[in-house]
Amino acid sequence: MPIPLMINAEVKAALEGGKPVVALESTLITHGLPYPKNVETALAMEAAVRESAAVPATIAILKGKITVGISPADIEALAQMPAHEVRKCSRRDLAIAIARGCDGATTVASTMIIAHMAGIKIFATGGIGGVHRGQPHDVSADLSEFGKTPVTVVSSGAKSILDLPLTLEVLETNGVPILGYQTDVLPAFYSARTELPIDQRIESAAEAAAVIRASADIGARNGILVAAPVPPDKELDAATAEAAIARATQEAEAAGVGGKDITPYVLNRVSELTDGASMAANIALLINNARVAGEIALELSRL
Ligand code: PSU
Ligand code: MN
Repeated sequence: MPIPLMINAEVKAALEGGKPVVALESTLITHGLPYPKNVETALAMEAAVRESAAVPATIAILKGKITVGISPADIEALAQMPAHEVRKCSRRDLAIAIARGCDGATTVASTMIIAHMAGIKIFATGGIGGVHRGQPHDVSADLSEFGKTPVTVVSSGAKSILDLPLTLEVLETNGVPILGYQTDVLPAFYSARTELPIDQRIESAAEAAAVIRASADIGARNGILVAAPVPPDKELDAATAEAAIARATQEAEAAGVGGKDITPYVLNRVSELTDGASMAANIALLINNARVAGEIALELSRL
């Protein structure tokens, strides 16, 4: 049985010709950013991938069909849908969304799965999921996906609304190398630095591509995290970010927000508490990560 994947013609031609392709996710469109910033950012990420001479493939589930490379009109339609009408699909949701013919937005975990099915090796997002603060058993399915799906994800670390030290421990358990893109420390999503270690600093896209190639050569099944800091002009001061995150996290708990609603709730509340500064940082890092992913995909296609 062939895998039921719809791959758009441009992406298909690029994959068949060994040209660079970058996967992009759709949860940040439906649950991560408000309209119209979500559609503007998704299109700007696609443009940034193209500027790096790679082909973007934004992934979503449209009426139960896994679609690799949705159109700008599909992006606009998803962006306008109320979040509760689009299923936030992690690994566990994929089969359900397909069987029931739902519209679904893909998280980091499910975008990795679909990218791998399509033969795409690089994927850009903002911040991966992780271990939630004060809830050490709320571990994003993103982390276990990294242990079993060989896709490289460019992100600004894990979202700093999470418990970052515990998140690093779970990544280590899953055998996931973290490459710091022009940095020696883990970025903190909205701000550029933490005191937390990464596994290897790299200076260039070519150095990232060399590690990805070596990982494939040894038949490694795990993914790789490339951690790229937020651009300095949009960085949020660490103390401001932390105060807003601490308050938003407490409010989420008091309001009884749980499970997959926590991340969207806290992202939105932090943005309100920082007068939109956190959202500006989030958008800037998303576009930058798309550009970096495009450059890595290009270098990888040359190896
Ligand atoms: N990066 C962003 N905004 C987001 C996300 C990533 O800048 O909204 C999404 C990704 O889809 C990621 C999800 O998989 O947040 C994590 O959700 P959870 O904590 O429920 O696993
Ligand atoms: Mn979670």
